[in-house]
Amino acid sequence: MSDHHHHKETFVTKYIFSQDHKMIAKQYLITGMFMGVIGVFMSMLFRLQLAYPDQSFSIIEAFLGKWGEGGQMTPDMYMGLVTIHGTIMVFFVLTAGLSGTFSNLLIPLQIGARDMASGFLNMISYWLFFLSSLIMFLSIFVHTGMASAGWTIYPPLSALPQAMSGSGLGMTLWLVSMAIFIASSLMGSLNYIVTVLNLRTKGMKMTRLPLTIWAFFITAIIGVISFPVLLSAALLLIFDRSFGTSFFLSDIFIQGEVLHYKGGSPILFEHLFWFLGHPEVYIILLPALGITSEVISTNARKPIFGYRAMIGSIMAIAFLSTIVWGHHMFVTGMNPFLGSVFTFTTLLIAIPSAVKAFNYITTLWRGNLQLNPAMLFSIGMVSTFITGGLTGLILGDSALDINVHDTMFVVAHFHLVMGISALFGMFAGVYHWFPKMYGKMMNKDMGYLHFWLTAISAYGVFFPMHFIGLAGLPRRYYSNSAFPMFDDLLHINKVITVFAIIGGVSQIIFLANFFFSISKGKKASQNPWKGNTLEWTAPVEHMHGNWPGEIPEVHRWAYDYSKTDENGDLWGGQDFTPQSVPIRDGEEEF
Ligand code: HEM
Ligand SMILES: [Cu+2]
Repeated sequence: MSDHHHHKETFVTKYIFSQDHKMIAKQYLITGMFMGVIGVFMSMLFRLQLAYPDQSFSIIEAFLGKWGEGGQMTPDMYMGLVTIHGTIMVFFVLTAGLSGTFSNLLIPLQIGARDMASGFLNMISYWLFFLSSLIMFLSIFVHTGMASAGWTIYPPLSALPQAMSGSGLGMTLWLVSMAIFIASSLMGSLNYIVTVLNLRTKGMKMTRLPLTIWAFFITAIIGVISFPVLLSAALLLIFDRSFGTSFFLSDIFIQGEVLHYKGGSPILFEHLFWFLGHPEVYIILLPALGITSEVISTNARKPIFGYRAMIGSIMAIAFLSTIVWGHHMFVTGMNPFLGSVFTFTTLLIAIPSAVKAFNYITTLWRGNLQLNPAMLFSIGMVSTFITGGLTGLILGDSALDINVHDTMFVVAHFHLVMGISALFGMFAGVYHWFPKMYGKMMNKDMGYLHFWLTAISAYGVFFPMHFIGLAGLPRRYYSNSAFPMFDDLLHINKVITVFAIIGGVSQIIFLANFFFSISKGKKASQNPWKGNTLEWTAPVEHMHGNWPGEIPEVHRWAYDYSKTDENGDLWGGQDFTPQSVPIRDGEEEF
């Protein structure tokens, strides 16, 4: 247990080596935002290359130096940018930045605990995350180039240091950074699990937990199950690279020379990678879905529809996500029977996913919608979750996938369903809980502008991308100009790039709003959105231990919005009833 003496805090113990979950949440958020800026900026650079393959841009030379001489990036640099963009977005922004921020902020506050089960472990997990971010960031600048085997780092590009320039030191740093990242993530997850199981306040039964907490809790469990598999894959890869083993390489000749590798299998690596890689999609998505549940229910002023069905579908998604990894490997020559098994289990996920989408829409239906920025981003999240999810039905089917495997269709699919919808969930969370984090309000008008520009450009980028994918345009190609049959697609590629730049640049509005509001924002009231969950009963000014005096007790679930008594009047004359309000005479629990 962490200690709660009220000794004087120095700058270092308060802001740097903090053990307070609220401060650690902010540390995760700021680090994640920094990495996000890098990742988005990289995507703008490589999109320029795709749309204008033969043109020179001074910005390319300015940022890429010898890799962008004459304003044109090298193919190696292109691969490096795609690799680090993917890695940073998936792991550093949407895994650590999203889960790390909101699990830390909300778990203790919403379950009524004074802090995480172990404040010390929590601090270590942030600092390992920081260290891994630092290594990944610095790896961009190594002389031989950043890692460039794609975020999936398949061997042999990742296993043979001589394969390409980015296979050298850049790849080693990538592996070291990810190993540290995984250690951090495991510590964080164990802390979340123990905290949810053991530190709930009186009355907070598991069946009264807000859906955010259910989502964070289940996410932590899948993380603990699947991340260690990637850790072992990374370690074995380090062995192959540095200590002469051949786990992932079979007999290989390079330019007539026989390498010493014997008997390993690159496909083994794919199994290990995707055993994490697929659940990872849900490690990213579930927290965003949990946040969306809270924000939609609060701002529709209605109980979330099908609370128990939502818990059930979170669990079903979590379980199914661990047994479908093979759908990434349909073209590896797997036995068609095995392919059909993976097809079946993959398509099963459509059921709980559809349940969730249905429940969001039903919650919105006839609600008294408060369309603030958090709500808009949540609705946007549901929208991209559905549009992106539908193409998953095509990719999940082994027969159909073969046609579009490794094309831009795949890129379009996964950006909508996990990149953009998780990002929207994260934005919704920031707009919704900013008053809780910083005691200030963010500017609404800037929030609206940010939402509309981001949503329009997200669809502007990823909607047309489906069509160039269906037309056969491969992904991870530096230039398509060598293939005349793709010439017609160049125009679409330009449109996509223009939207990518608009979308990327409009994030400045968000950043400005965020940092400006921390110091200059309007002061927040204790419960600005009139929410029911416990965090809104804590004082605006942060304090160690979250509540002065006793921790509030819980008497009801989190979604008593617009509840009426037998006469049809609002209970207590207001359209919300916080979880800490006892059940009244004649009132029934949900
Ligand atoms: C500014 C918005 C973004 C744009 C314009 C963008 C664009 C792209 C494009 C065009 C590619 C494919 C390049 C290729 O295969 O040749 C790519 C790769 C990728 N992106 Fe994004 N992206 C954006 C945001 C995100 C987000 C939010 C995520 C988080 C999930 C993400 C994750 C990835 C991943 C995992 C890859 C695959 C990297 C690989 O193939 O190794 N991106 N991005
Ligand atoms: Cu998958």
